[in-house]
Formats: sequence, C-alpha cells, structure tokens
Amino acid sequence: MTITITAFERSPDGGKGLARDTRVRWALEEAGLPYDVRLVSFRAMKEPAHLALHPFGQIPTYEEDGLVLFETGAIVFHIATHHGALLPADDHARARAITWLFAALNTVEPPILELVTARIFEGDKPWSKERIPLVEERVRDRLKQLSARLGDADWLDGDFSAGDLMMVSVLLRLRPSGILDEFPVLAAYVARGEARPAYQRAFAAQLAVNAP
Ligand SMILES: N[C@@H](CCC(=O)N[C@@H](CS)C(=O)NCC(=O)O)C(=O)O
Repeated sequence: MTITITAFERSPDGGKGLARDTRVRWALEEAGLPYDVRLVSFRAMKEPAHLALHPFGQIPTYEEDGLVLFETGAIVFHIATHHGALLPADDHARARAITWLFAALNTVEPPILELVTARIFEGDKPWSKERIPLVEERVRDRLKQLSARLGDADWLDGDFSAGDLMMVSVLLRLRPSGILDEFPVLAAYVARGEARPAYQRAFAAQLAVNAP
C-alpha cells in the first residue's frame, strides 16, 4: 500500500503548520502509516492534473492504491476507519467521536475561517474595522461553549480521537489572532494535542518543506 498526499510547495504560513496537510500528516502519524508527499504550486493546483484529484483545486488530496480523496474530514475519517486508529471500538463512543469530527469542521471551523478571511484577506477594506469585532465575538461564543463542554477533561470524549485531532487542528488556526489565549482550558487542550509525538512528527515534516 502506498499513500500519497499533496501539500503546498510553499505554504503561505511559512511553516506554522496551519495548512491543512498538517492534519492529514498528523492522522497518518497517529496511525503509524508511511506516506509520500507531492508538493504542488498554486498554479499547478488549478491545472487539470490536480483538478482531476481535487475538483476545487486545493490541497490536501489523498491517494491510496487507486482511491483518491479530498476534504480533510473525509481523509481523516478514512484513515481512522480503514487503518484502525483514532476511533474507539465501542459503537456509541465511536459515533460520538465522529460527531466531534463533524463539529470541528461544521460548527467551530466556519467562524474561525471567517475571522481569518476578515483579518488577512479583507483587512484593507474600509469596513474591516467594524466587521472584525463582530466576527471575533462569533468565534468567542463558540469557544465559550466548547470550553464549557471540555471542562477539566483532557479530550472531548474519553481517549484522544479523530474528533480531537480535527478540533485541535481547527483551533490552531486561531493562534495568530491571540483569541485562543483568552480561553485557558482550550489553550491547554491545544497544547496537549501539539505535545503528542505524532503531531510533532507531522509538524516537523511540513516545516522541513516550508522552512528548510
Ligand atoms: N474543506 C477543505 C478546505 C481545503 C482548503 O481550503 N485548502 C487550502 C489550503 S489549507 C487551499 O488549498 N487553498 C488554496 C486555494 O483554495 O486556492 C478541506 O478541509 O480539505
């Protein structure tokens, strides 16, 4: 079995690990699966060869013996289900872990992405100064709820799972804004994720590409 993922030839974050190949690398490391990486430029991502793998011309993609996947949620879910990692055996616990995987992507990531867009891509617009505080409040509302649910637990539901991997990955995108530090419970949760040896290996691998 050969697994190949795609990643930015040069990530806009310069190696901070915020590009989404990092979460796939992390899942592969947690599962103990070796993988190859094909680096793509922004131009190549929009060309037919890459569009055949990813209809939206983005990274990461995942290829495994004829199977082609895109969307990090689907990729991490596939790694977890087909390679026996990151999901509990008990049916109910497994369903709850999958719920957190969806929650990370569908409920927590959208306001965070909105903030990234507002700060980075629309920061020079005349209405940006009024918009950013509104978006920040939406992020804080979500974080308050998430922090209350996590409480003093290490992970969202029992042992570390694909749900935690995705939630930590999503929360990491907030770090440049400083908002994560307003929520010590979540900052500590993210730090626990980052301390995992599999995350460290994934981070180092993407850094080697982006800040050699
Ligand atoms: N929902 C997708 C988002 C993929 C995505 O936005 N990838 C970014 C890199 S982190 C990208 O390729 N951006 C370049 C572009 O959209 O042109 C996923 O989770 O895989």
